[in-house]
Amino acid sequence: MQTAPKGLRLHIGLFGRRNAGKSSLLNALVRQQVSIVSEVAGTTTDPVEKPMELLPLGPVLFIDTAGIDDTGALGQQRVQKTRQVFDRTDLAIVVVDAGRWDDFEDGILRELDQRHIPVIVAFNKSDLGKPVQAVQEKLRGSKTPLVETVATEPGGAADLREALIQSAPEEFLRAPPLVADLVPPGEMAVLVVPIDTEAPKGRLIVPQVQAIRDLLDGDAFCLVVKERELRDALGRLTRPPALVVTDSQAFLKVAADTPPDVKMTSFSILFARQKGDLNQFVEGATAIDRLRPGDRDLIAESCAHHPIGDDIGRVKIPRWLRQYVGGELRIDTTQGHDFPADLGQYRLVVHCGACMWNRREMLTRLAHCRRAGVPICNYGLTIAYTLGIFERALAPFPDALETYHRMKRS
Ligand SMILES: Nc1nc2c(ncn2[C@@H]2O[C@H](COP(=O)(O)OP(=O)(O)OP(=O)(O)O)[C@@H](O)[C@H]2O)c(=O)[nH]1
Ligand SMILES: [Mg+2]
Repeated sequence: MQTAPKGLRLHIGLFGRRNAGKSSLLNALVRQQVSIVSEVAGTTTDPVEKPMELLPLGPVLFIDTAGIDDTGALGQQRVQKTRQVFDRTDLAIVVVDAGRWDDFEDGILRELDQRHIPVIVAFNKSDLGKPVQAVQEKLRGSKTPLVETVATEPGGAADLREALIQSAPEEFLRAPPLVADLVPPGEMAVLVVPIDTEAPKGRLIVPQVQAIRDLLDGDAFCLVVKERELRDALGRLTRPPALVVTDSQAFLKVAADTPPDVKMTSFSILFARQKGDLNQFVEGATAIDRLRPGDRDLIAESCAHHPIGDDIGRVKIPRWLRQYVGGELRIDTTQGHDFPADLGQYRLVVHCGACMWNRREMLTRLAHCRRAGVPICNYGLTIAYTLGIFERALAPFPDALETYHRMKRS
């Protein structure tokens, strides 16, 4: 379970003043020394991530952060990094130092509340000081769970552990389906996995593995082939598969080799649905028609991998977009958790499937784009759109197809 994909883990962020005992609490929760602790304020500088199994919740990812009362030039950068962690937090622990509570703590709670992130307040160092009655009452009034902890004592975080399990968001216990709902039990999906120079040695990648697992969980079965063998493989089946799922890069060949009455889509589109909002991405795709030569676009990738050869985000998608638009486009790329604050300069954002992220971070980005009035699309959908097989790739998702037809009519 330690290797459950990061994107499926409940992300639990620890926030608070410097020296409040955030790192000590993390260590107490996981019963290991994962984060450095010291009496010096500002010990934690970059967010520290620790995956673990928190039964009965399942796989979680703890994120320890730098104190956000940090000051000075370097301090400001740390504060910024910590605030980025808000974007991917499913559940927040606000760590309070020996009952000390003022506008600063109120401010954090307000910000988390605005983002609809559930919060637990941990009054740490409760061996040294207790929270004042008024604060306790205020928190009870807003139904914010609060616990007292002594991070430095064995068992001093037991109540917090309990509260975490109680407060885990409902959506986490029932994540949206990846693919199993599209393939009835006993039916087959064919997965098309190109083995090219970008394929890692000796293994499959997360979206492929997760799709296989999801199909097995749904009592379906699957056949995994490279794009070259697809036609032959389909020919050998005594009945057509319920679905063909391909890596978006092989879309054209797979569309050509799959009979028109067999539903077909891509891994990236499956992830667009599970991690984000397929309808918003579909709306975004129709903005490709309005792109003009010279427009500025952003390609956003959640992983920070090293691009090799004909990289999908840097070479292939820009090429397909330019061909479609019939001229040059100014394309910026961004990787990882950085996302430009000023989205207004872009005519379109094209995002990867975000298979390594949790849903909240993707939803946060979708919300940013919506606020800025910038259309956002996804890799697989963009490729399908520019190659002229959009409706075909959306056929498994009647809702999204309806959104597309509505956009086209308007
Ligand atoms: N008495 C007491 N001391 C604690 C408790 N929790 C943490 N400490 C001490 O408080 C100091 C700061 O702890 P850290 O865990 O490094 O605090 P932090 O919030 O991670 O601090 P930064 O990373 O600097 O923001 C250390 O000296 C800890 O040993 C507690 O419950 N009681
Ligand atoms: Mg720390």
